[in-house]
Amino acid sequence: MTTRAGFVALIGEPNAGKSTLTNQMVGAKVSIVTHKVQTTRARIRGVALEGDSQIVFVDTPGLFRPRRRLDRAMVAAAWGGAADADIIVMMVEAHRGVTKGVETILEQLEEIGQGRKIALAINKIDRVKSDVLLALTKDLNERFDFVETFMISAEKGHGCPDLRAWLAKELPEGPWLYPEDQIADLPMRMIAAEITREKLTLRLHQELPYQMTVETESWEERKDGSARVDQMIYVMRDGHKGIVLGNKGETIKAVSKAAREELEEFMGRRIHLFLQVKVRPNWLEEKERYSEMGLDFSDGNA
Ligand SMILES: Nc1nc2c(ncn2[C@@H]2O[C@H](COP(=O)(O)OP(=O)(O)OP(=O)(O)O)[C@@H](O)[C@H]2O)c(=O)[nH]1
Ligand SMILES: [Mg+2]
Repeated sequence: MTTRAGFVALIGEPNAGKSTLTNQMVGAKVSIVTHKVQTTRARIRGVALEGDSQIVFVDTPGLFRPRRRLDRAMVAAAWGGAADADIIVMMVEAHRGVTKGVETILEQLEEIGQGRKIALAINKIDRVKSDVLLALTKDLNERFDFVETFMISAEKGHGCPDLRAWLAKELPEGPWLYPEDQIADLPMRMIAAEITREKLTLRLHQELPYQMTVETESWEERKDGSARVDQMIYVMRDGHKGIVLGNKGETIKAVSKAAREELEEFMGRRIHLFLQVKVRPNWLEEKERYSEMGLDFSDGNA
């Protein structure tokens, strides 16, 4: 039997649906999703099998014009993911069309994508009429030489089997890269921190999600098969700590409950989750915070 395997990087503007597509393809939630932009901060790999092919999806942070060190490190991680991939899938939101951001990505893709197969996935087709879709397909293909165009709804799954089948046959021949039953390759403590960050992001408003980070500080196995997980939430100001805790600790309690339930479902066992909040005005400039996120601190150098 000839097997195939390789990396497929999903790139696009923040909110394009890269993480949703990763999860849809893998058939499990390996990457967090919110309605807010800049949710994903590092490269997250999710593994899917299709016939004799193992497709390793590389979910990347959205591409945007970076301002802070963290932004620059995220964008560098995204382009790094694209540069290392066998195939790049550029995702564009159907209802937003060709934005300034999309134009910028296409320009950079001309250089970084050299010698690589680059496909287009127009996502969120559930939000537009077919004439809009056809015009957008034509427009994008005039701007860039995509090898193939797919019209999909990452959320509802429309068009996803076609995309997966195409990717499976385009990947190079070679042995599989992960054991057959592996679906993600982030360490459990990072997955756990991401789940908590998702629940926090969903409940916090305005700038706060962009000014906090979550780390798993310890993971202790217990004799009864459960685990005790301690996490730290770093925020930048006293006022932020109050917001994260909420009135009488309501917010953090709700976050903790939601995160624990998801983690328990993911792991199939009981988890005791303990969250703490620490004010750290300068965490965005601390090297250790970046390695904990799976990012390269020096990528953020201006
Ligand atoms: N209507 C619709 N919404 C979608 C679809 N795919 C994703 N979404 C929504 O779009 C939002 C962003 O999805 P994500 O998967 O987090 O987007 P992303 O590209 O990973 O975003 P960043 O990590 O911030 O770069 C979420 O609210 C999703 O539910 C789709 O096919 N249709
Ligand atoms: Mg994402």
